[in-house]
Amino acid sequence: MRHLILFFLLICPLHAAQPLEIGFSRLPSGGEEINSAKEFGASDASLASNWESRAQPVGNGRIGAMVFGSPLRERIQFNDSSLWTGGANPSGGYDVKEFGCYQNFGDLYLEMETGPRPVGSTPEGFSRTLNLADAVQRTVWKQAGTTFTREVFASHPDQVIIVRITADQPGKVAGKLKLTGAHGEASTTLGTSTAFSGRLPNDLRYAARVDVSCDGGKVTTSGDEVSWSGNSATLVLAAATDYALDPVKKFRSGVNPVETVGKQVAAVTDKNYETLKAAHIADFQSLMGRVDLDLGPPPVGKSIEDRLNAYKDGAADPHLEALMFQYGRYLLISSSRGFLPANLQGLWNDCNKPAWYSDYHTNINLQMNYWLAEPANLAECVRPLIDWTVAMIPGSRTATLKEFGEKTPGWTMRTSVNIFGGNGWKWNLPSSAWLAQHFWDHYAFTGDKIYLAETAWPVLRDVSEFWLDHLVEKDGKLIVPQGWSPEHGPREDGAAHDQQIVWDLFTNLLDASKALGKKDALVEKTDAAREKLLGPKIGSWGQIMEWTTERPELEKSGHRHTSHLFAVHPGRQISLTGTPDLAKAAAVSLEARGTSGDSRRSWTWAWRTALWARLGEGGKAADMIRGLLTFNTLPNLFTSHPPFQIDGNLGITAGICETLLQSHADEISLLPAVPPGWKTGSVSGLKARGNFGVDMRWKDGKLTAATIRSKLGNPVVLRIHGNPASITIQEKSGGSTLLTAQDGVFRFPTRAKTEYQITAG
Ligand code: FUC
Repeated sequence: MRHLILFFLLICPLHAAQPLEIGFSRLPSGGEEINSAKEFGASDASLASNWESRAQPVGNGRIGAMVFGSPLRERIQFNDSSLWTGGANPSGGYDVKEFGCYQNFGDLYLEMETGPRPVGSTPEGFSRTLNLADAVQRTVWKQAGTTFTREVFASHPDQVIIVRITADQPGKVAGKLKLTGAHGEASTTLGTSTAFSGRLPNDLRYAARVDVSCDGGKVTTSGDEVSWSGNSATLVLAAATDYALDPVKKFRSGVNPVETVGKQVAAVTDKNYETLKAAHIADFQSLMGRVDLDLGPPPVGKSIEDRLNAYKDGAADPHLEALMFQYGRYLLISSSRGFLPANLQGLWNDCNKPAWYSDYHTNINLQMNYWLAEPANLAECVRPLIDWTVAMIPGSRTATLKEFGEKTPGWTMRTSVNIFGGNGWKWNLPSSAWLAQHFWDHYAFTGDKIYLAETAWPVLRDVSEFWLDHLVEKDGKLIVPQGWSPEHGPREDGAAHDQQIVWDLFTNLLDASKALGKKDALVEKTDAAREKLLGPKIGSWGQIMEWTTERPELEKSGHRHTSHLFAVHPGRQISLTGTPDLAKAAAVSLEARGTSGDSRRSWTWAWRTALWARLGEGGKAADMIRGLLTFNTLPNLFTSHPPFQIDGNLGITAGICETLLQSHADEISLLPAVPPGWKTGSVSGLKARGNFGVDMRWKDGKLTAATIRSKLGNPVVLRIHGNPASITIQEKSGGSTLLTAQDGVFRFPTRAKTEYQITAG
């Protein structure tokens, strides 16, 4: 019988993919008007409010667009993640002029000439859909007997945004476009293209250009408009700046962006649409297709807006939660590839003074953006964070020396950082140690020793040097002086948040030294210092103390930050298995924060999902997922602080990963905190530290089968929720072994590049 089951598991994939579409069947409220170009009469207010809540994002990791999806008058607002004002910001202030601000780039407005317009009503057969599986946004509608389709995608291989309009009858595709810059630039038309360029006050140059081609017809220009009429039209939008992520070059590439966009457009003119689209889809799916989460099918025939409203009223919709999980992966792939990291809004921004300048916030938001990358199998997407951090070091070190004295070793950062090494707002002392965690984790998940030695090791050492110098001894303990529990309470000695992050940094440095077989005076000093660090303390009402002094009125105030629980997640100083008493106290603290008022923010729910999952509370983790979708999610599934902030989107994917799989406590834990509503499900392609790939299938919350792919041949310590007494391990093209255990923990060696099928019970 056992062999029969194993045979079945081997031939059947662990999952059946569910649709991954965010679809609308009605026009965004306001109808046609909201999508019109300003010169076609739309009001600014309706354009802005619909941008964050109704439009749909596409992106290639450098450039991106928000597609409104109105059939006849379309607005495609676009960005390049390097279009920033500001600079080195020596004052450390936080103002638009010196620190700078992420900028809108411009808009592409389209007007279709497709016969009589349905005034104010939804056209027949209308749908606008963002497909997360192939990263194509599609608007479809029917008019006077003809069905029109418009597709938009942002190609990573070709570095341009493509718009394609087709009809199911010949000669029906006619329309015109206008390209407008967000800084008042006028576009110039030439041949079949229109373009603008400019220079920001900090001398950053930029350029955008659209080229139009039309099958079976012609393209003409008149004034600043380009028109087409024929069987189908293809629009190629290119946008670039002369920014370089390189302090040595003073953050300028030296290449004129007018030439850059000219080359980008020229490189695709000989390729037909199907070729461009196939290259885009193959590239995108090579990342997106790695993970599948199946929690059941979507309700039949309901638009996303209807589903979200029903969910907010209490309806169960596990497919919507799985969609949210995959949306985080979609958004990270689309905003963090080969260039700058995802900022507060990923890379989507429609104004020149966005909230918090859409910068890089180092006291939760930036780090949260990357929590999903390793466990959700997108390790490549972390590189922009690593590269940005390294490029910010010289500027941050200058700021550090100015603040802490010329003899200070290492570096740290203020709370806000731009793309030119400029630091702004208040000092956030443990910021560099927190970022260093991502340097370590990239190794912990991938096992890439060359990366560890060349990239992570110098950063871990530099930041540890800062902390060895900065800690002070008080009553025989090492403490962080004048620290902070962001952004809560006073600045004072020994705040739990700082202590925990420094412990994490030192532990990561020590683990790296073991992995590399390197031991020297710094490693020994770090080892000794870690022993002396003031550790987490349990307070009078059973909580983790946020400060060395109890302040129940603040600890129970519902404040959004859960900084004193860093040690539970994303840290590893407190765990259910290693420090059960502290874990219990962490649950008391977390419960005390509540879920109302300031606790309702884009990112608060995501952090708390991960925290409850690490504390083994699947039901509470489920409440956090529900809270995010109920209180801080917009109709297009963007999360809102308010306003739109991407940390909730990216963070919830990480939180969901923690409910399914954990690997922070020197073991791989399967299904540690599955939400009770996800009775039956499967997931494939998750990653665990030690470079293991993990697939699982469960029923009634209990594991029925799993696959572990060992990339490096590390040994496995496996904990399975529900404590099964035995498991069978079948090595692919090898023998099978029956393991028994008292406590649900199973240990077995693995061979590199080998797959193991596990059946429980
Ligand atoms: C931190 C948080 C805020 C907000 C801002 C961008 O300062 O405390 O809630 O997310 O970053």
